[in-house]
This record gives sequence, C-alpha cells and structure tokens, in this order.
Amino acid sequence: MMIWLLLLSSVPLSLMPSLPVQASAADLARYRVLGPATRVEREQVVATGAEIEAFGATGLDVLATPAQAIAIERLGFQVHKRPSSLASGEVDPAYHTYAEMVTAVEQIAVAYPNIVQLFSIGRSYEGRNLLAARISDNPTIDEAEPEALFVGMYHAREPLSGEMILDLLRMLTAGYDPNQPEAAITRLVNEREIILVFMLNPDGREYDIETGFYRYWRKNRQPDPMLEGINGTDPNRNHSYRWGGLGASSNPFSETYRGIAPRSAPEVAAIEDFVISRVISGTQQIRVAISFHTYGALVLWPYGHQGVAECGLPAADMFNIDRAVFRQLGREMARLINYTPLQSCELYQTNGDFSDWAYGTQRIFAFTFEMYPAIDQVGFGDGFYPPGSVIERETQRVRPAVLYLLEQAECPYALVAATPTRCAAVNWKIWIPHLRHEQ
Ligand code: 0X9
Ligand code: CA
Ligand code: CA
Ligand code: ZN
Repeated sequence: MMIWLLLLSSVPLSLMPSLPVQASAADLARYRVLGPATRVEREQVVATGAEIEAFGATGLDVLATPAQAIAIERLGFQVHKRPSSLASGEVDPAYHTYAEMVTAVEQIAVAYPNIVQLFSIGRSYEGRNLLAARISDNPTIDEAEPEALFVGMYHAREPLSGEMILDLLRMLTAGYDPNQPEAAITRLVNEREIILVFMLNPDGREYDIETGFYRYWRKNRQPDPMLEGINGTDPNRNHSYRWGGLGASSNPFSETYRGIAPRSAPEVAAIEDFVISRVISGTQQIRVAISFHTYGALVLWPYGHQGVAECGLPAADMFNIDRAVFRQLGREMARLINYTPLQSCELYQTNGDFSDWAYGTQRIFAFTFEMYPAIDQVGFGDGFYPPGSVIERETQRVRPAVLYLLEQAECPYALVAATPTRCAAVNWKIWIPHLRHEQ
C-alpha cells in the first residue's frame, strides 16, 4: 500500500485514477456519456478518473465506478449504463485464438511460398512467438522497394484488429496473379515489401478468452516488479518516444499503465527493434504503417502527445511538409472507407503510442486505425466484441485504405509538393532526425 502511495504522489491530482484498489474492479461498469464533444470536455470526464474506451460524434464510452458516473453527471453530461449486447459474454469462436491464427497464417504461407516469408520479431512476455510475414516478390531477398508495416492487436480485447492483419494476408495472396503484373494488388506485391505483424499482444489475447468468457483485458501479461499479481503494461503507452508524459498512467492498475520504463514490455521492445533493424545505411526502409485497434471507425495520425493547448499547432519535431502529408493521407484513407479522420491528440493525449514513436523517431507515416464500430453504430451494446458475422465485412471494408497507403508509399510527398524531389532515394536519409535536421 505504501508503495502504491509513493507511485501516485508523482501524478497530478486531476489525472489520478479513482482509487486503485483491485477489489474495486468489481464496481466498474460501462457507461455511455452523451454530450462531451470537445477535447476540453473530454478532459473533464477523464479528470473524474473514468477511463475512456471509445469516442464518437455524440459522446464517449467510459469504464467507471458509480461514483465517477455521478461525477460525470455533475459536469452536465448525460450518463447511461451500457448493458452488454453479448448475451452471455461468451467468447465468439469466429475470432482466431493465437494458435488458430498461427495455423491459418502458416497454411497461407505454404500455399504462396513465392511471395510470403514468415518470421518472428521476438517473443512475448510469456514466450509466445510474435509472428510476422513479409510479402513481396522475392520475399527472402531484401530489395530496394518501399516497405510498409501493419500491426494487429496491441490490445487484447480488440480481436477484430488481429483479423484485419489476417485479412490483409489473404487479400495480398489470393489477389496476386503473376500473369497480370499491372493489376493493382500484383503490382503492389511486386513493388513493395509489406510486413504484417499479426498479434503484438498474444498473452493478453489468450488471457482474455481462456475462461470462455471475455475478460475485457487490454494490456499485456507482465507483472509489475513492485506489486503482487499481474497487472500488465499497456503496450500502446510503453514506446520510447516521449514516454512518461501526461498521456499515460503511472498507476499499474490503470488500463493505460505505461510500464516501469520505456520499452519495458518485451512486445514493445521487439517491434521497436524490428523497425530499427530496417534502417539500412542510415535510411529507414519502412515509409508507412498502420497499427489497428478498435473501436470508433477513426483514422488517427501523430502526434498524440500534444496537450490541449498544443493540439492542432505545429509540433517542434514534425516537419511542416510531413504534417500536410499526414493530413492528406489520413483524410483520403478515411474517405475511402467512411471512417472519421483526426489527429490523435484531438481525441485525447497519449504518450508512448506506436504511431508517435514511429514518426517521432523514424519519420514513418504511421497511423492508428480504430476499426468498426463507430460508437454511434454500436448502440448501448459492446464495441470491443462485435459478432463474428461482421468480421469479413469490416476487415474488407478497410482494404481500400490499405491499398491507397501502399500506393502512396512510393512517394508520399507527391501529394503535397509539385516537384517531389524529397522522394529521390537519396533524400530518404534526411528523414532520420539525428542524421540531419532541416526545415
Ligand atoms: O488509446 C489507445 O491506445 C488507442 N485507442 S484504444 O481505444 N484502441 O485503446 C488510440 C491511440 C491513438 N492515440 C491517441 N488517440 N492520442
Ligand atoms: Ca520484392
Ligand atoms: Ca527492402
Ligand atoms: Zn486499442
């Protein structure tokens, strides 16, 4: 308990979560809050200690204690308790378990050896392989082609995000026809190197479903050295760019716990090291990326770390031209699939998320997608576990955005500059900030 108080004493009161006693977890319930539409209003809701789970045009979905729900009502917002739409909370077998995902991916890889190579980027805390695929012509050879990275399931209770990566593997393999080199998918497979990471957080996923009833588990399964029991680290708050700011929690019981140190989660260290390994002769090979999450039907781009006062203003460490590219890419991808485009910090502040790290340290045009449903579509039901019947529709819905991003990976600057000289191969070097700062 004393350790606990010490940990909390460094957190500003307004951000302190409701008292973090494990026993109180039973009091937590899910609420729909109608009214908060601005960033400032959302901050007021967060200040009650409630945790935001999703956003929409009409309000928020939060996880809160009854006392927090009352505090939110006092702010002048409408609060409705959300009954789960899952009849029983029973795990839906239509979604792949970790083992089923590995099998499904291996089967496809065996069928398409000419364009798919499987590898592992490392191991999870509990030792599971973090399975990845590289898709390209000559997949075992590192060619001079723009690389693109797609990652699923940072968060355990977001299984649609893992299905999304499997769908991309299916799209790129079934759609490949060497006899039609001009067809879009064939051309992109030939001219890009596409890296898929299927489940970044397999331990959390297995824990979420192991009883047969969803646990709504979000984080990884890493114990905190200071505490008894496994509390888990939020992998999407543990990245090593601006780790430790206000947009993550220092409370090990929080759903957005940042971990004891930057990249203390083995899953996060693994993906950072993999991405860094793609720097060849000072040039980051990966130009575009998407980290898939649920839910909200949103396309988000960096930075998320900017606070209310700075959000929307240029950041010191983002080139103006990159800011314009992010906006163009984000808006067009959202338009193609009928999602809502936003800069991440317009939702809420985050420190240590994947896309901030990937752009902030590697100059990758990295996005976060919050997949189906939009909160307005989910009613008062449950957005994290949509029925298996929507998997195919909602993963295929996202394909045009992915294909567009792959297309633009050749020269994203062409979108905003008349003469995209920055895309000359030699210019990719200057994107790595420690090599040269310009503009
Ligand atoms: O909070 C997150 O990690 C992501 N949302 S989720 O509900 N899937 O957990 C969003 C991360 C993007 N960054 C910001 N919105 N600032
Ligand atoms: Ca190739
Ligand atoms: Ca390459
Ligand atoms: Zn998520």
